[in-house]
Order: sequence, then structure tokens, then C-alpha cells
Amino acid sequence: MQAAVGTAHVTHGHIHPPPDTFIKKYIFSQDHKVIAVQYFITSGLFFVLAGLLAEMMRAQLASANNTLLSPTTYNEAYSVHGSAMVWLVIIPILTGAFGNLIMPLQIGARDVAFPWLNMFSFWLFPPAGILLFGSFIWGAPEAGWTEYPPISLEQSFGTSMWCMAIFLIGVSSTITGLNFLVTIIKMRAPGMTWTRMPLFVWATAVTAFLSFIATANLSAALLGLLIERTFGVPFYDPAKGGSPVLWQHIFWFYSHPAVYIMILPAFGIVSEILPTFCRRPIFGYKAIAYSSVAIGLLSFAVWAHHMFTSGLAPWVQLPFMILTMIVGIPTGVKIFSWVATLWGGNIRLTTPMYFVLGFLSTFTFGGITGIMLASVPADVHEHATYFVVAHLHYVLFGGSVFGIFAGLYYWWPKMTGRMLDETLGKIHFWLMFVSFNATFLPMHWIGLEGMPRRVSTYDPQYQDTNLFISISAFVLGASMLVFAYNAIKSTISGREAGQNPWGARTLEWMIPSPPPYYNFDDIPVVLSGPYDYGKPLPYREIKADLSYKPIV
Ligand code: HEM
Ligand SMILES: [Cu+2]
Repeated sequence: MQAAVGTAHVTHGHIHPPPDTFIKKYIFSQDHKVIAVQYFITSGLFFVLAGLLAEMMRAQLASANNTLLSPTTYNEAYSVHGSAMVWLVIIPILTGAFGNLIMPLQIGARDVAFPWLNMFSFWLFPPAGILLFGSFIWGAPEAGWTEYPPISLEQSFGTSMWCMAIFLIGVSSTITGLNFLVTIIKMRAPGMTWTRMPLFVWATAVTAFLSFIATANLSAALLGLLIERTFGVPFYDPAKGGSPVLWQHIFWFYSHPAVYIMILPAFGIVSEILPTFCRRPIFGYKAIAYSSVAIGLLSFAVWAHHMFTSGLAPWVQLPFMILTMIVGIPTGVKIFSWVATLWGGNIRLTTPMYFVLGFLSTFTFGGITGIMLASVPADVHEHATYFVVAHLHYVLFGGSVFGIFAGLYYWWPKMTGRMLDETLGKIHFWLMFVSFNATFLPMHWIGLEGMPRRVSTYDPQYQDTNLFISISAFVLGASMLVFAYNAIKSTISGREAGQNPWGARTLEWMIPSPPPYYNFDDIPVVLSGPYDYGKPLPYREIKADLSYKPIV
């Protein structure tokens, strides 16, 4: 047996041998599973820091003319909060952590195509976080996560640190995108055709393509900003002949695809969890897979919907408005397919399912306010108000973060070998779901009534609603403690998960939890698609327990 395994490893010559030292095993590891955990821990830490900045802002906004934070500190807080949530939390968790943990297992591979590059990508990430949070020492950036010139040209050295931080994350994203693309194209197990791939892999493939293609634009824009700030080369300063709108175009040419980098993997997570707990094939497999591709391509053609108030000619605005609304179609195709999967399913209401149902309601709501913002006549009024803050948190928090927690509750047993407590999971869900809506739903109203975003004081007419929002935001922050407690409890005394506690059918559940170093002793042979509940397993010579054991 040992010899047979040995030969199989030789045929996969690019796979690294097991590490022999602590440093190689846990610090500079090339194992995709260890790297995934490194991403989870690092982004988890940044999530706490960025969340604390949000709570500081809400403390300031609890009353109309509060003086807890100075206007400058408030500007720094939302700029670093937004930048960190986007680049240090959501993107690294969905790609670096979930992509690394799940994608190679689901395609039956022993690792990603370039394990060393994978390690390198990860190690660009902690320095980026240190630069971003360290920028507070010299005066953090104050022009929001979008850092529009000319304001971003005028600020202190902290803004240059922001440029370097985001540049590092950009390089890391580009490399990971390339790595994942090659892995998915070249390393799928025999028999795993494109239409036999799990939907999370489809989502990861499109996300990797976007990371690879789009992020280089951001890097170029950032380099321009850094060069202008350091050496005075006038790319963006209108006083010297540059164009601030140039920055906006390049920034959004990246950042609109980036919103799909932040949501497609969450779509993938939802598409894995639904069939498992509905015990039936996912409705519209191909529709879900191909709509991800459609969304990915369309995402390059809508960027200027962020710039309707930047003086674009009307004949430019119209196509951007129409194209943006068209993105709603493939997204709607997914939502209908998910609802149709639920329809008539033998539904098990586990914690991952709670978060999926939470995701479906909040993300759909955020998608609809997105269509409202896409309409030029409406956006002219909604732009730069709290309506936008409400919309973006419905999609990023209600979508991406709910998706992340769904995935965490679902794959935690695979990652750690132990179950999370279901009761605590449900308490976490209800606290988070209710306080999330209580925090962000009222922002739509005050936004439409005219409260501007990015301000530390406001007209007293918005006082009561803001106090309510702030109290809800503190409950929302506290709800995360329930998860932290659950995670610690599971690590110390959680029930052993076994190989396949949910009775799922994708390949990661066909191997032990946590997976062994080489993942698969023998590379599996795939015979059909992954969600055919009720039929024999579609893998040659793999026997797995498919019974779902309810967890009490
Ligand atoms: C406890 C949870 C959270 C609270 C209370 C919160 C609150 C806030 C507040 C008060 C602002 C600034 C509004 C302004 O003055 O313009 C803001 C901005 C922002 N937040 Fe959050 N937030 C939370 C979680 C998140 C998450 C999970 C994300 C995920 C990506 C996120 C992304 C952003 C972004 C991108 C901005 C825009 C920053 C800018 O204007 O440049 N937030 N948030
Ligand atoms: Cu956009």
C-alpha cells in the first residue's frame, strides 16, 4: 500500500514532500490546507480590528453633534474600515481561505498547481495589513476606501502606506488568481469534466479569472498615485494637467469586478450547502454555472455606474445604466435556481442552512437596491448618501459575510475534524440576522431623507434613527463573540466530525477530516455530477457514508 501511494506521489512530481520542521509545517507551509487556515486566522484578526473601527464610528454617530472622534479621526476610521473589510477580510477569506481549503479537495487534486507561489501570495498579506493599520501612526488615509484624488494627493504619508498595502494585496490576488486558474484547468481528477465540477469550483474559477485580469488595473492606478505623491508626476492632479476622473475610471474598472470577487465565491458556497441540506440535486446546475461566467464577463462593462455624478456625458451614462441592469438577469437566474432547489426539498435546518437562508433574503434585498442605484435619475439623488452605505452593507455583509459564516459552519468539521455546537450556531445566527437588519435597514430611510455618508456629525433630525442604528451595531458586534466562543469550545471539546457528517457527495467529504497530507491516497475517478442525491456515488472505488446524522 505504502509503495503504491509512493508511486502515485511520484507521478505528481510537483507536489512537495511532507515538511520536516515546525517552520516549514506551520509558518512557511506550501500545503494548501495550512495556507487556508493561515488566511482564516489572519483575516479573522483584521475582521476584529476593522469591526472595532466600525463600532467607534457608530459610537461617534450615536448623537448628532458628538465629539468623541474628531472629524479627522472619523475620516481615518471609515477609510481604513472600508479598505480593510474589502481587501483584508472579504477577498482573502473567500479566495485565499475558502478557495485554498476547498477547491483542490473538490477537484480531487493533491494541492494547487504552484504551491510555492501560494505560500508567497499568503506572505504578501500580513505585511499589507500591518502597513494599512500602521498608517494610523503617520495619519491614516481620509478619502474613503476609494481614495479619490485630488484629496488623496494632499494627505500625509499614511496614504502612501495605504497605496503600498493595497498594491501588495493586489499582487497577492493576481498571483492567487493565476494559480487557481491553472489548478482548475489542469489538475481536475480524471473524469471530472467542466460540467461535473462542483459549483463552488465554478465560482472559484470565475473569481480567479477576475482576480487575475482585473487586479492588475488596480495595481497600475495605485502605482500612479504613489508615484504622483512621491515624485510629483501629475497623473491625477487637475491643477498640473492630470485628471482625477482617470483614477475613477481605472479604480472602478477593477473595483466593480472586485465586487464579484467578493460575492461569486459566496454564491458557490450557497450552491454547495443547498443540495446537501435539501437532499436533492441542485436545480439548474448549468444555469448556475454559466451565469457565473456571464456575471464575470459583464462585470467588466459596468464600472461607470459608480461615476454617474462625475460629469459623464449622457450618451455614456445610458449604456452603463442598461448594462448594469442586465447584470441583474444572471444573478436572478441563480436566485430562482436556489429557491427552486428549496422547493419540495427534504430540508434540514442546520446552522449552515440558516446562514444560507439569511444570505438569500439579505443579498436579494441588496441586489434590488443596487438596481435602484443603477438608474441614473435615482442615483443622482442617492449617491453619497446613507442609502449607498445601506446598499453596500446588504450585499457585502448580508451577502459575503453571511456566505462566509455559512461556509464556516459547513466546512469547519472538514477543516478541524470537530463539529461546532448547533445551538450556539443558531443563537449566533438569530442575533446576527436581527441586529444586522436593525443596523442597516434604517440607513435606507435616512439616506433617502438626505443624510450624507462619510460625515461625523449630522442634522439632529436624524438623531433617533442613528441612536437606534448604533445600539443595533453594538449587538451585531457582540454576536460575533458567540461564534468565537463556539470555535474555541469546538477546538477543545467539540464532537468528532468523522468523514462526512452532513452526508454530502462532493469529493472533500470522501476523505478523512481533517484531510491527510496528500489529500487522496489514490486520485479518484469521477463518473458523473456531484449532486445526484439518491443515486450511487459517482466516484470509482470510493465508499462513503452518505447518511445524514442529525446533530443535537
Ligand atoms: C458591525 C458591522 C459594521 C458596521 C457597524 C459598519 C458601519 C459602517 C459605517 C458607519 C461606515 C461609514 C459610513 C460613512 O460615514 O460614510 C461604513 C463604511 C463602509 N463599510 Fe462598514 N460596517 C460594518 C461591517 C462592514 C463589513 C462586513 C464590510 C464588508 C466589506 C463593510 C464595508 C464597508 C465599506 C466598503 C464602507 C465604505 C467606506 C468608505 O466610505 O470609504 N462594513 N461601515
Ligand atoms: Cu459597480
